Amino acid sequence: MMDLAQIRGDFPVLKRLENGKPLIYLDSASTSQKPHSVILAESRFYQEQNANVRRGIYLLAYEATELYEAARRRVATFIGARSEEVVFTRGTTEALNLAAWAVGETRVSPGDRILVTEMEHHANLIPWQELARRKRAELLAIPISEEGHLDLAAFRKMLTSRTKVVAVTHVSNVLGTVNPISDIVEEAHGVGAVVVVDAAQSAPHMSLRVTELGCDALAFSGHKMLGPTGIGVLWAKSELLEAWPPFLTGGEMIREVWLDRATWADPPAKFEAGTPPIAQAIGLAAAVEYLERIGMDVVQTHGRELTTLALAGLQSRPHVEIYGPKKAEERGALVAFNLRGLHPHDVATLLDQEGICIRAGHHCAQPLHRRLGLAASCRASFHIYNTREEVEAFLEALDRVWEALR
Ligand code: 7TS
Repeated sequence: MMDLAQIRGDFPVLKRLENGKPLIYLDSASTSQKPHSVILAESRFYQEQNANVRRGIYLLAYEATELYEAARRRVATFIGARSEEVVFTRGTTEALNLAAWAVGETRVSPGDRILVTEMEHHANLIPWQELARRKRAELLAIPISEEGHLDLAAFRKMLTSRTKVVAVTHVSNVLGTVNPISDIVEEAHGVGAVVVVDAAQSAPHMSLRVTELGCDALAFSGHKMLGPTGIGVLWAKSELLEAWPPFLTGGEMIREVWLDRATWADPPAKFEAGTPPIAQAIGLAAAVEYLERIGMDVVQTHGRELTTLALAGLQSRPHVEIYGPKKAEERGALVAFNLRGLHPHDVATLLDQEGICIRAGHHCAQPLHRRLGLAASCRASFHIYNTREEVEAFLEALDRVWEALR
């Protein structure tokens, strides 16, 4: 059993009052709050060890490098990977840009096929659009069903010997859908395509084992999983990292440099040009430690309980339209919805006046909203520090919004 009061006590921002009422933060899918241990790990690094990594001869720099590499090992263990396969990036967006660039340079020729899905966040769509444009390849989106599941029969029909890559989100940031990655991988590998997974919404909430998923590359952000902003991860299989050309070039990613050419360092350094986000990596390691202490199974169960409660509450209100799977077991810890005839921004603004933070907009998934026939939606999302009482307060506040605006 987890002690929710104790957990909440670990998150300083939750002590904030909005108009005398406690803050209710239901936007963790945008960015999660940070526990004290993460904030402390970052500031302690600046106070006690700050030096650049991989270059200093002195003890301070050695310690900084050790902490940075220990962070990499910790993150690798968290996803069941080897640390030389973990590249630190600024976040999911940069990681996916790197993957799309490198896949393009090594595998995609004119006329080849790139598959994405209708539910991708722009971060896992636009890099592939740009790749398709650059290489004159064909970009196709796997369609979704009315309930927000991927149409796997349609996916199978899209696979040909020219399909070189399938880029898919693990958990949709709008529908909440958990996609069957290992099934997708099996089919994709059948035609020799690589699979790149956007784990931005799954890494914060469930135990990830890259070997079980079977994918070839996977990206996530620190800031959605209790860690700092400015740090993310691209995991990829060693043989890919060996074959891929560097994405950014400059210091620290080289082996030897002449005026007219250079050779590359081994991965992951090959993909970490310049001074990396050192304090942020150390903060991310503290976030991983925090999540592991609670246990990812407990984190997932808690998210599911709150999602079940929110889904039931929203479903019982006839003026609420919900997007995505009806069952919490088929979802990540979030629910997107609309109140009939009301603009999501108005709903979110009135909730904000009660100190309740939800997201309203297209959530960086415009093609998905267009597919759903919507301009925008509201989204409530949860993490380990949210309570049942907060979900109930949100549902009651939503009734007041409906009475005020209907
Ligand atoms: N992929 C998914 C599925 C996401 O949800 C997000 C961020 C990203 C990629 C990009 O992550 P970043 O850390 O590089 O920005 N999603 C959201 C969201 O749903 N609301 O705000 C950010």
